[in-house]
Amino acid sequence: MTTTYHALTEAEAIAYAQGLPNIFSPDAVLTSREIGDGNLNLVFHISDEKSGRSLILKQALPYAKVVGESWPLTLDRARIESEALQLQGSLCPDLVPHVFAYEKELALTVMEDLSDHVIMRKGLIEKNKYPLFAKHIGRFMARTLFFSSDLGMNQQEKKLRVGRFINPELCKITEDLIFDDPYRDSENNNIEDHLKDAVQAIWQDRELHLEVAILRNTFLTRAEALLHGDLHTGSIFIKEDSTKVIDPEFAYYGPMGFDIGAVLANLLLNYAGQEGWSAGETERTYYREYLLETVKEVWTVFEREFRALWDNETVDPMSETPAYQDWYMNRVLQETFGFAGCKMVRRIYGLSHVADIDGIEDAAARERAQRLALAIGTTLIKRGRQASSIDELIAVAREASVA
Ligand code: SR1
Ligand code: MG
Repeated sequence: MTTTYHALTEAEAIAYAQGLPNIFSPDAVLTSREIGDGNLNLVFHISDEKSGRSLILKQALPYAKVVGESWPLTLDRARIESEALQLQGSLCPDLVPHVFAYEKELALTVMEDLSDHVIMRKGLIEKNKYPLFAKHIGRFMARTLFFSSDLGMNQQEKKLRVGRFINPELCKITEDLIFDDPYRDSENNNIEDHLKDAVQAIWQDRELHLEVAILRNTFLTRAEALLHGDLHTGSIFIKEDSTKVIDPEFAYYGPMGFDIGAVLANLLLNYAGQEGWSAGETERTYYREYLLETVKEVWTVFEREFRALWDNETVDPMSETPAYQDWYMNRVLQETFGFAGCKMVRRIYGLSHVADIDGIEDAAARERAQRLALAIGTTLIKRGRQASSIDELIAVAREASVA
């Protein structure tokens, strides 16, 4: 097979996998299924019927699959993804898939198969509970953000690493779809008719626009830590005793609150959608409580672990300055509120929605979920710069639910 870039067929994916050293035996009987359900890539699941062994081949396409060939997209994102996965794996080996190989010419990453896990978004829609999730994701974010920041790594090496993770095309997707299009009449938006009044109100809300502009500026300019960059519940494989963070192709050096806000926003989007998925009031109430407890625990674990790393492992002598740590953590919290809000708003009427909401068949229930998500999201954006405790975020969700 030629290794000049082209999108692989399933037969070529099988041939490629068969040629990998030390994975499948020569008499393996390989089959392939293309299972990519995301917005951007091909994902081949390759398995050997005889041995039961399997792996994943993920290939970047030179355009955004969700839109088509009219939206070209760099193949370098496959390098960024494989390097980010390997860095994350060195800090949290149990929380990311193992990378076996990366093939630059084909923009192809060979990695561990996680088919015994489910995509977390699906698991939440089915109202499953994951007792270790908050501990896992809190530790993942604390370690990956701390050790890639000026607090946790040599500051000159960090500058070189920032260079390796300049990711302009993927960042532009975020800058447009999260911090621009939802606040004006952009052709990228995808607005259901019944939401037009709510969207018009957002387009006219100057107080909200100021907060979004400030958050956008922070996203554009603050090279604080190596972010995953797209840490929603579709980027997490999960089962009761295991969590695996996947898909860091949007990785770049940005503000920590962007990753934390992504996790919290996607828990809250599921919270907003629960009415549409629930069989009964009691079951829905219990599940919503579980989601809010999880939101609080994610932040609490992140903060506790990050502060412990700061106290024990910092390489920045000025970080011991009294009150600096408290100032820093409060700024991360405030930005987490704002970014979480932006991430909720864009998933309701921007280009790319979420199944937690769009999958609700009953139009009236879907509309209530959408309006609730917009109420929570816009309030978080506006309250962010005054926030001082994660309890305020929980209160915003509760108050919006009874309004
Ligand atoms: C054109 S890509 C649309 C969205 O999918 C990804 O998961 C990112 O969230 C991006 O904004
Ligand atoms: Mg993705």
